[in-house]
Amino acid sequence: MKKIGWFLIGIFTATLLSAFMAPMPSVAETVKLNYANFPPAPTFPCVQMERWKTEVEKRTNGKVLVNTFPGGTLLGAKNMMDGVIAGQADIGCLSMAYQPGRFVVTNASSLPLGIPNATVGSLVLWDLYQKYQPEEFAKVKVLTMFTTAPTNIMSKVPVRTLDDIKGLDLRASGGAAKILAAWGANPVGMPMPATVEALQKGVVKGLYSSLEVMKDFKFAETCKYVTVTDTVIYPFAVVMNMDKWNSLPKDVQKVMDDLRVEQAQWTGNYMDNHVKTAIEWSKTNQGVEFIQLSKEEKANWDAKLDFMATKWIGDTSAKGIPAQAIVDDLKRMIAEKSK
Ligand code: DTR
Repeated sequence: MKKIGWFLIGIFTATLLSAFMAPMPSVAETVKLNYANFPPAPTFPCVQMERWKTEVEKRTNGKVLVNTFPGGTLLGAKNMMDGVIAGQADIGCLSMAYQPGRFVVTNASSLPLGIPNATVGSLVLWDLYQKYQPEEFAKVKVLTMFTTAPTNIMSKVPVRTLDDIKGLDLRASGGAAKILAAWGANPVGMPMPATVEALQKGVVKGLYSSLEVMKDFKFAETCKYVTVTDTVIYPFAVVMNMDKWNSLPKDVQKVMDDLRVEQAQWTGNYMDNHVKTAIEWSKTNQGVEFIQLSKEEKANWDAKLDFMATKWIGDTSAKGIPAQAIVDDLKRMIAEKSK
């Protein structure tokens, strides 16, 4: 009886000791990261941010804690890159279209080359970045990249022909704005969150973006028409302050590196599915009319964009960037990933 008693005490002590000695992350060891994002929490850049946070916290067994800041509460749309470089946030999510001259290589993904959806777009954008490793990202660690689904016209007035779009004030940025200009519209540049007020005040008559915003920003309440163009995507990047990255333990870095492509694909997939939901909701709950261009009309619209890739190659080669090779690579990657 006595022996059993000592035996049990022994087991109890050993268990207690091993619990203390096990490599549980102590409070001091926990890495806390601030993650800034510019649009409101329910929108897709923030949905992917929460997914990344959850995965990183899970896969590092709580060694990393990510504090997320949606809605521009830590950094805004236009100072995201510089804010992360300066260390105002550890991580930031940015839309490259807001600084088209800064992200020349990756913004080539916004040329009208026929990216069919956000999943293909996101994987193509990642491969493009990996292959060319553009200088503009040298000061940060890139954690992932992704794109929107192709863009469409959402407007308060119906746009059925090129005549209807002539001079129409529509919100767009970057490569997408150039497309609108080629069709004769008047593109008005502003970050997505500013569009809500611009539409309400009548500063713009509509916008040109992927269609999930009809639901997420409730644009379907004011824009009762969608002209289906399925043209270009908007590219995004998630970047981390380089010193912060270098300070992370190797195993944490590995978790984040392993997530780069997976996160791109996850986000593309989420976007593609969410666009379908938003279209259904816009039609059923909001009575939005979806305008399909006739074959001839579509051919006219497409013809207006023919010059764009060639012009971009000319302009960009002049800056010493291998523009022709980039466009050739993009076309090949799009074909491969679309299979
Ligand atoms: N229109 C593009 C991209 C974009 C599409 N959906 C959202 C939602 C929230 C922010 C941006 C976007 C743009 O403004 O960057």
